[in-house]
Amino acid sequence: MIETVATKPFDDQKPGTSGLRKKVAHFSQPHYAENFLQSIFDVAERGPGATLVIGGDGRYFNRPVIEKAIRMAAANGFGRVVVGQNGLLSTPAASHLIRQRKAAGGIVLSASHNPGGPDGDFGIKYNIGNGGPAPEAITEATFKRSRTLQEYKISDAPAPDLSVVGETTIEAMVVEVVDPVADYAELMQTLFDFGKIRALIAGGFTLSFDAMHAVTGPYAKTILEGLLGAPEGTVVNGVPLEDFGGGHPDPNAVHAAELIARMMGPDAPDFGAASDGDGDRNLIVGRGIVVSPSDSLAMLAADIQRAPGYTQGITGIARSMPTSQAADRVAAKRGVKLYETPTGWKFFGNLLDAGMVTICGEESAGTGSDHVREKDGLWAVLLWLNILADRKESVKAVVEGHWQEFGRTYYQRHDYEEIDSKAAEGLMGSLRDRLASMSGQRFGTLVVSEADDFSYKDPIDGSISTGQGVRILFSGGARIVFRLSGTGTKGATLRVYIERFEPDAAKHDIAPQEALSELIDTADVIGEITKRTGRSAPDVIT
Ligand code: VG1
Ligand code: CO
Repeated sequence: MIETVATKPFDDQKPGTSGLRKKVAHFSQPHYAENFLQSIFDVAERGPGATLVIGGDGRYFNRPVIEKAIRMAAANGFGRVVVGQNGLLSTPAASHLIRQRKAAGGIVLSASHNPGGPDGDFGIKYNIGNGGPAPEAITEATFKRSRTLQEYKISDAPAPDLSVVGETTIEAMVVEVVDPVADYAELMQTLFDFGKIRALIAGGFTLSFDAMHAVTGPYAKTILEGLLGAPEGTVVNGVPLEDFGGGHPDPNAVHAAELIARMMGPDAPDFGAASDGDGDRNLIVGRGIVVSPSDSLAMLAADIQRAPGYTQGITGIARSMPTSQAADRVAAKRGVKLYETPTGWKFFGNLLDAGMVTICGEESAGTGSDHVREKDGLWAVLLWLNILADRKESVKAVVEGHWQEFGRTYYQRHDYEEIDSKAAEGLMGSLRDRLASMSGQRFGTLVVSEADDFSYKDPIDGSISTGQGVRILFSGGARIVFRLSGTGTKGATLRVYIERFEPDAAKHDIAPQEALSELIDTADVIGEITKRTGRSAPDVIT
């Protein structure tokens, strides 16, 4: 029976950079998750012909919410729900399933790289029929709906057993539980030369993949250890746990320190990689060298035609604004267009749908292509392996070769986490107030050539997004960007992005901290970071 449950609206269900993220305790308030789901369903395409894909990263609280989402989808008139076995689907696998099944959309339960467990974070994200994150018009409509919602619909029948692959029904809706890995693994085999990568590994090339006890464990085991023949143990932390083993599933130098230490040690394998909570991020590490994510985007774009799925080359590249301009130099050399978008994968969807870009990326360890509409961690790993197998070179040689050809873009992101929200707003407000007078100002040897608050007009639908980050550009091409995170759940996180270009190959082996030292000092002067936040150093440098 379908029940209509009376509820009261919440005023804080505004999706951020990637869905709605809150502490588990916040999400477990009575009706909180139901209200948000109903708001999505009220905005979404639905009806007896509509399919909805549901899955999550396996974190704490996934299961009760997935069960509710299934019962609510049945009550809201969907014809079919496709759900990963045990509720698991990586974000890119969910994107692929939505596209493959021509679903109306999908619900991804994840707070991505944020920690999990009863004291951790939880999140819900809605993806549309192209497989990508809902664009701003839809997230805004969802938020608007959530503020007036008075009731939600739910079936009183229990959700089916999600551990069993197969079909059942609830109300008039079919629930299809699928193997979360199979279709994704098949897609990867259409894009990459598995034979060549298998031969590379059989020839003694060694690798280590850290799944961080998050969703990529089963994917990496099937693909790397199964299909590609890497020895058992190649995938570490490969069992998804509800609290990610107490870790922070963010593949960066701080949270993937174990992998990086292994890659810098005397017995380092040839290739190391890690992914995040929901499997859409990637960290690439060679023996003795960490590949900066912005560099990785440029390197993959430069060599992607070596993979069978991309032999025709690229139509264009898109990167988020704070991502380094390394990819711009590849686009220029290849004679294709480079699109600069606001932070968050939702801004790439239209460009990908229109065929204007083939590859996209973000400095936050996100890379992906037109094969799905999300960033894709294992895809990036496989593309790297395909390139290495084809070039028969080490990661280090590929990176250094790229710098030689295109120049090196020194880059760092400094995160100040859980700072006081008022202080953070004050810092950004002050920067915005000073923008008009910034041009021409001198800081040491640096002269400001331009300063603005980034806004973006989508070239396809004309929608405009403003206030996307303060950019300070210096003559010579160096850049400092300030913006506040839209994925945190406590206080505010200030992100400061710093870069400069170095064309001279004789100056390509400086430590980034040193190469950027004047800009780092200048960021504090211009941003008044220490003064306004009380912090003398960032919490995380990536
Ligand atoms: C961060 C990253 C952004 C990424 C987003 C979602 O957003 O900077 O590049 O798209 O997380 O990634 P923010 O607003 O905190 O800077 V994930 O893997 O958390 O879905
Ligand atoms: Co993620």
